[in-house]
Amino acid sequence: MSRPGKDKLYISETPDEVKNAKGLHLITMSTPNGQAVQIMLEELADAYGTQWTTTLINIMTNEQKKEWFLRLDPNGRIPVLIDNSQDPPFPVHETSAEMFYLLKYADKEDKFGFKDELERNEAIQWTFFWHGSGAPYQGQVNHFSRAAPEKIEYAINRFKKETLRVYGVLEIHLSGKYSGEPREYLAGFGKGKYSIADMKTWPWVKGWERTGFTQEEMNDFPHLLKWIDRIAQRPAVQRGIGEKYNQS
Ligand SMILES: N[C@@H](CCC(=O)N[C@@H](CS)C(=O)NCC(=O)O)C(=O)O
Repeated sequence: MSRPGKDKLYISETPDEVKNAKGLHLITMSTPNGQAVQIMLEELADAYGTQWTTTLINIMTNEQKKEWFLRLDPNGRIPVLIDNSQDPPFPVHETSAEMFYLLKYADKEDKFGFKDELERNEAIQWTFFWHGSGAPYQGQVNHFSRAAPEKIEYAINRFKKETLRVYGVLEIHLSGKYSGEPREYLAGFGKGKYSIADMKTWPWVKGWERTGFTQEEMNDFPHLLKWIDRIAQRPAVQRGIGEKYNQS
């Protein structure tokens, strides 16, 4: 079975830096979704010297809806990861899928994943949990509070409430409320190990204030707040959300 060739993936409008990239190439904008993959690449750089190149696009200009982009990701959303070292090149869309791709091909020692199958499954559970049950709801809070042309209290309250509920799930897990053992990270036995699951979740949760939650609301989640601070200390995380990814 064949895959679409280079001539199908890349057209004349495709930026040269995308089609001529030597290996891994990330098309991103520094939103929470973009930052998840940016952070993972920066972590891989620290751990293994992984190299990649980056194209920054501005989603406000709808670059992601143009044909060159849709050929790589029919969903027309950032981030997109392309691996030009595959023949033909291999495009990956959906943050978590991109991160699992990197885990498989760039994290040979499972530094950000797990060798044990059950721990590996925990990482999948918590990555899926944020991908499916966190990001879409916090994203809707951001949309209805900031971008929507009219303020619809019902929508704002509904998605705020659900996001807070999901923060509460993370708090139960991190606090060890039912297991009796507090954790430092989302996946892995015992206190857990910093992994793909944390990298996926953190860029969103760290933005609680920007999303419009108050300190008083967040006081219900002390372990989650400590987890935010713990991860924020990592140099790769700081680079992954840093200036390098800002549009000039
Ligand atoms: N489920 C997707 C969501 C990606 C997504 O929503 N990206 C936003 C930016 S954070 C985007 O590209 N929005 C522009 C648009 O929808 O046109 C993922 O995890 O990669």
